[in-house]
Amino acid sequence: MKLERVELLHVAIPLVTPFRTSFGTMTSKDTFLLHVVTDEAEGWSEFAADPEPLYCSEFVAGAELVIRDFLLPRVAALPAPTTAAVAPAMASVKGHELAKAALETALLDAELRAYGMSLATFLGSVHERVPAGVSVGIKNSVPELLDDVERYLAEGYLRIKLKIEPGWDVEPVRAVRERFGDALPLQVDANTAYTLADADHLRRLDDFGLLLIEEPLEENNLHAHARLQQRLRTPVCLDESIHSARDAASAIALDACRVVNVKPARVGGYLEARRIHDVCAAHGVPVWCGGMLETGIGRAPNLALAALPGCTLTGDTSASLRYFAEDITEPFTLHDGHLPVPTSPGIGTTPLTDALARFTTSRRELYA
Ligand code: OSB
Ligand code: MG
Repeated sequence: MKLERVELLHVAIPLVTPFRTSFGTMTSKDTFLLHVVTDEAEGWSEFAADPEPLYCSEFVAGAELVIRDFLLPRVAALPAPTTAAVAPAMASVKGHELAKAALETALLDAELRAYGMSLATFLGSVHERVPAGVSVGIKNSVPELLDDVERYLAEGYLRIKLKIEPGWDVEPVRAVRERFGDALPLQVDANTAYTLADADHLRRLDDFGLLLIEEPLEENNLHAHARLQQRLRTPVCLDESIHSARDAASAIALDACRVVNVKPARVGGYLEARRIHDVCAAHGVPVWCGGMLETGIGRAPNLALAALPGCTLTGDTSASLRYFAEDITEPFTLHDGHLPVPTSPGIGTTPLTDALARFTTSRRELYA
């Protein structure tokens, strides 16, 4: 496979409803797509983070610069930019997992298309469809939250995740439990909003039979998460703190988490995501596929990952309509609470020409 062209397209797609978390409010998905052209096939990927470094340290403008000046030159210098060679070529650049994931995934898409193989087949996925959960943002009032949850359940979503922060935790969880019952699969995500000093308060959540509490404490503080886990019955799940399979191994060894949210972008791509899945599966630690409000370009490959055998908990991969009135790809739609795992070669989707033209705000040639 020979690299011929790499193009970066800035896109801005309005969200159907603002998404509020403990770190900020998003009203639109502003990011970039990478489009690679090789002598054998083309590939697409999406940078998963936002214009501001609030969920993680990476952000759109920084990632563009890192890809252009540091990652792409290393990959372009390879005799053949096969997916397996990409991460080793970029390894001397520290961090920047989301930027690395974007470049690796576009090349993986192209390589798999050249072989006519789907990502699901490549990864070893075992399901044709995956159950869909939905991540529900922080609302202005409990009645507003209950209305939203009711609507998502009516649409068929099989698991609810509530975003929490200090001042919006026990009461909304109690209200959802009272209204929808104990059988509803329910979990919460704090996005690092608490400290260990809040342990007694967080322990009140133990009364509600939650599947897990996601990233309650600060990013990368495995020690504090382990201390918290000792005081909670609710399983701790890590998101922001897991950047690699080695992190997952450390977190499991320390009992800093009993569940792992794997986001391929956050861990440098699908190859590392698969390794995390394998480490967790070997330890009997359930894994589920998280999301970053991706367009169809990011969602399609996540569905392949979510169909691995160790992904035993329902993920955040919701239908296109949960995010966008109009997606940049053919929309993913919910059937009986499930989304289909793409079966065509590569990530299994491409941008729709018209939608892409309308949502693209600028394009740059990074390599030609
Ligand atoms: O912490 O899981 C998170 C969205 C953006 C950034 C971080 C997170 C989220 C979500 C929504 O919870 C996941 C999705 O529906 O894509
Ligand atoms: Mg999270």
